[in-house]
Amino acid sequence: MEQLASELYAVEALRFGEFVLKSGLVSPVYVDLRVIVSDPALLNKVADLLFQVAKNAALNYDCICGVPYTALPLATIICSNKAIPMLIRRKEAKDHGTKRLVEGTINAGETCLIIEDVVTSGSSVLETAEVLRKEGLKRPRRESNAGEEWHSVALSMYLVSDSQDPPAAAEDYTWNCGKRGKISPGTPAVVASVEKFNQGNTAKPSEQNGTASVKRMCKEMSFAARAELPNTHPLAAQLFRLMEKKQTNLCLSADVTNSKELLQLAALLGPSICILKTHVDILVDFSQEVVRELRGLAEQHKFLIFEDRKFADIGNTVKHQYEGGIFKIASWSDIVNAHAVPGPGVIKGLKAVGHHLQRGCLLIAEMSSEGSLATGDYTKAVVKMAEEHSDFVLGFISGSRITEKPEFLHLTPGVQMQSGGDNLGQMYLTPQDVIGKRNSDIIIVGRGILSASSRLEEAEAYRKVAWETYLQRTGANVQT
Ligand code: 5BU
Repeated sequence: MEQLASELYAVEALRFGEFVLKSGLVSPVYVDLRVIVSDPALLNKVADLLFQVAKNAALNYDCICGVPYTALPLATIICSNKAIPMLIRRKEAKDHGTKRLVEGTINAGETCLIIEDVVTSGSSVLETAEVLRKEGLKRPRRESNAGEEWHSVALSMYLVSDSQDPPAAAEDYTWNCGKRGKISPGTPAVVASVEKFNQGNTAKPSEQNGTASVKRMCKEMSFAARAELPNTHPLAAQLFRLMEKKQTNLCLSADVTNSKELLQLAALLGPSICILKTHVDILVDFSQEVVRELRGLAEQHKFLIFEDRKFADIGNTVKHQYEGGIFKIASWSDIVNAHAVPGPGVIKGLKAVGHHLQRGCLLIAEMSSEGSLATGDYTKAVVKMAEEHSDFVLGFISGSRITEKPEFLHLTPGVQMQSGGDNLGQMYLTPQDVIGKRNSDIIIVGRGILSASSRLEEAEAYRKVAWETYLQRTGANVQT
C-alpha cells in the first residue's frame, strides 16, 4: 500500500499542500487520479486494489457501474480482467434529450457495485446510486449482513483510511490521513497539518448515523445537479435550471394592491428574480387580463408565478378554490402553497386540478411569524406528507432546510437585509443566514425591496447576496 502511495505521489496523483475541496473545506492532501491513465502499470495496480477492497469487504455483486470519466477506465479494467458485466452511468444524458442514463444491459433485480475514483462528500456516489435504483438495480450484499447502504469503492477512501477495513459505503467515508506521514514528504509539518485536518473531518462509520454526510451533500449540491435528479419534479427542475441560468435565488413578494403597479414591478424586476409571488386577493382591480399580461412577462423574463394562496380546507373545497371563482388560480399560477393541517386531502384536491397542467405545490412547514404553531412534530409530519405526494409537492415554505432530499425546494419568507421584525409579528432573517446557515434555497422578499427608493437596485442587492451565499455554500466558485 505504501509502495502504491509513493507511486501515486510520484505522478502527482497524490499531493500535499492546501486544496479547497468542493465542500469548501481546505484540505492538506489531494487525490487526483486523472493522470494515471498515462501510466498503464499504475492504472492496473489501482484497478486491482479497488477489486481487492470490494473482495475484502466480502461484497457480492452481479455487475459493476463505472462513472465517467476517471473511474471508467478503472471499472473497465476490473470488468475485463474478472469477466464481470459492466454498466456506465452517463452524467450528461439529459442534455441530449433521449439518451439513456445508464448504458449497458440492465437486469432489474441484480446487484451493482459502484466504482468511483475519489469520494469527498459522497454526493456523486449517492446520485449514481439513485439512478441505478431507479433502473431497478439493487445494492451489493455483504456476506455477513444484509447491509443498508449502497457500496462503492473509491481509492481515496482506502488510501486515506487508517483502518485495514475499507469503509463500507460512501456514507461511511472517512478522510483519515494519519498514515500519510509514512510517505514522502513526511515532514513533521505535513504530518501535523494532515492530522489536524483528520481530527476535524473524520467520521467513523460507528459514530455516524448516515444523515450527517447526506446533510452535507444536500447543501453542497448545485441547483443544476438537483435539476437532473431522477425524483425531481419537472416544474422544480425547470425552476432549478432557470435559477442557474439567471443566477438568482430571489423570489419577489409583489404585495401591491393595484394591477398596474404589479405589472410594472414584474417588468422591472423580472430579470432579477426566479419567482414572482402574488396575493391576488389584495388587488383592488383584479382581472383575468392582468394575469394574462403577468404570464406574458413571466415567459419573457423567465420567472415562475407563485400565488401565495395558502389553501387550508378539505380536498373538494380547495379544488373549487384553485380552479374556479373569480381568480381561476390554476390557469395562471405555476406554484401554489397549502397548509398541511387538513391532512393529505388538501393535496389530493389541488392535484386533481393542477397535475395535468404541470403545476406544483409547496407545503407550509414553518411560518416566519412570531408564535407560529407550525414547529417540531408538525413540521416533521409535513415533510412526511410531502414525501408521500412528491408527484405534486415541490417542496416547502420553511425557515430552514427541513429535509435532506435534494429534490425538494425550500423557500423562506421573512427576509430583510437586517434581522428584526415588523409590529404585526413578522420576523426577519438575513439572506446570509437563510441561504448560508439555514441552507434554504430561495429567499422571499417583499417590503425589503418594495419600500426601497430604487426597487431595482435593492432587488439586485438581494439577488447578489443570496446568490453569492449559495455559491459559497456549494463551493461552486472554488477549485474542486
Ligand atoms: P415581507 O414584506 O418580506 O415581510 O413579506 C413576506 C411575504 O411572505 C408576505 O406576502 C407574506 O404573506 C408571505 N409569508 C410570510 O411572510 N411568512 C410566511 O410564513 C408565509 C408567507 Br407561509
